[in-house]
Amino acid sequence: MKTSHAIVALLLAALAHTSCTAPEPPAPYGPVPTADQLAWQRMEYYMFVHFGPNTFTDVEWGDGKEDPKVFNPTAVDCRQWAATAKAAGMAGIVLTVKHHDGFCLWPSKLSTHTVRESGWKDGKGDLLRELADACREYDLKLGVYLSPWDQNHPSYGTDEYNKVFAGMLDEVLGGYGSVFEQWFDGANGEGPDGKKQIYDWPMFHETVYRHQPNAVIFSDVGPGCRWMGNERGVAGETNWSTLNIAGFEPGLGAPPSRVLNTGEQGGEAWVPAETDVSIRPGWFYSPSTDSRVKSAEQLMEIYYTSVGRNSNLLLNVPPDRTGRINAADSTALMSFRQAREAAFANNLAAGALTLTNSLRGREFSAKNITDGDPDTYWAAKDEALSAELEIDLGAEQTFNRLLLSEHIPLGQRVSGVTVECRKENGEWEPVTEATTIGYKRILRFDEVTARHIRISLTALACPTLSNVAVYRAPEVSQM
Ligand code: FUL
Repeated sequence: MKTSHAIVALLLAALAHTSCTAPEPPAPYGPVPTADQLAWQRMEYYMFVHFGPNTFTDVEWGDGKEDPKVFNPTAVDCRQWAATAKAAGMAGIVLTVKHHDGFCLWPSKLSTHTVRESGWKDGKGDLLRELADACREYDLKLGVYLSPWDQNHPSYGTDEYNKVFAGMLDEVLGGYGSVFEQWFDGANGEGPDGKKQIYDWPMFHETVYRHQPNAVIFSDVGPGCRWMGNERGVAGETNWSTLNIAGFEPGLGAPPSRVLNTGEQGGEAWVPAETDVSIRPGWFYSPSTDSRVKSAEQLMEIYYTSVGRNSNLLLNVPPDRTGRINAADSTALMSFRQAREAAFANNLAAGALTLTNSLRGREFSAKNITDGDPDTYWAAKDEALSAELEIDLGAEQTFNRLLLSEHIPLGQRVSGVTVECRKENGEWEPVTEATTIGYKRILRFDEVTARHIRISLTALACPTLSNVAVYRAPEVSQM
């Protein structure tokens, strides 16, 4: 073979080699979400429902000595709850099937303090059944809250109670279809006669997974998702989905709430945050709070400090004494939905041109961040612990929100973000900065007008981004 032919052949071989060997995706960094945690995270926003004797006695914590007959809603309508949740844009409903007073919203065989002993439907009702049916009809996921702390059950404070509680889990999780989330409340005071209970968490978890292998278990320390540390709706500005959980327990044995608020960089387990907050001042309905339902503006603020900070939002909407969601609450929910839709109606970066200083390869190119597909992503080269991306909006645009998402199946990696815009003279001007991103981060800043945006990242391992979106959100008060 002539030398020139040999060179051409070599070049062709090299070309064939480079175009055939697709670059590998980055190795996962630290703990990563399970498929169930990922599906849960993508639900983002769902309803909490506190309902029970407290609805009728106007207290937040009943002591379990209430006459079960006080529970007597006149017109329970779980289909109305489901229709409201659906219209509000929620993905599911989590019901308090047993709160700290021990009253069971299903006719448990293991208690004498249930809907069966109540005045509702002459003791023949099953609220969990009605809600499970309504959720199925409205294509919503069902979750259940069962308080381990029980001030009514006579066996509370003995080993026997752990078996009773596991038996209650059997009834609830084995008899009503699929459950996406099991909510374990960490609150633990004294049961009857000042008794304390040592909970058998391994048995409770085993029972949940036996019936519902895909459920995400909520508690202060997961294992599926964690309490975010306050009930005001404010997740940490820095919010890692990773946490050290070994040696901790829900309730008194939990890490401090400031740790739960931010998660822990380098934490050993993937335990993402869930923000639980009530649309009213209390968790249960009270006529005294009818005029104190949170406004769309307040709910938007909570949305930004929960979903906008890498947390799911579990918004409590307590039915009133008729057993329906009150008009004050549903009106606020619909205005909140409108405000969200107005804020995120028009992604100015959809399909925008992108540039990066860290090209891993075609499959991981920067255009994946503006293609609207949550499963495609840009990834930097392995050695890059910092990288830049530029977005060209095609023309000058005015905006005040930037939404960022990491490709979390490979772990949470970004620890710092700086956002700049290019001025007319070509210089870059700072707009805002942040620490963590995670599944979703929404940055808010005063309106800026620009065509080019630069995002600089620092990370614990080569960063990934699956989505960048840019919006001009109107002031909610002016809508
Ligand atoms: C707390 C409980 O004590 C409240 O009553 C409410 O259920 C809230 C969601 O969790 O720990």
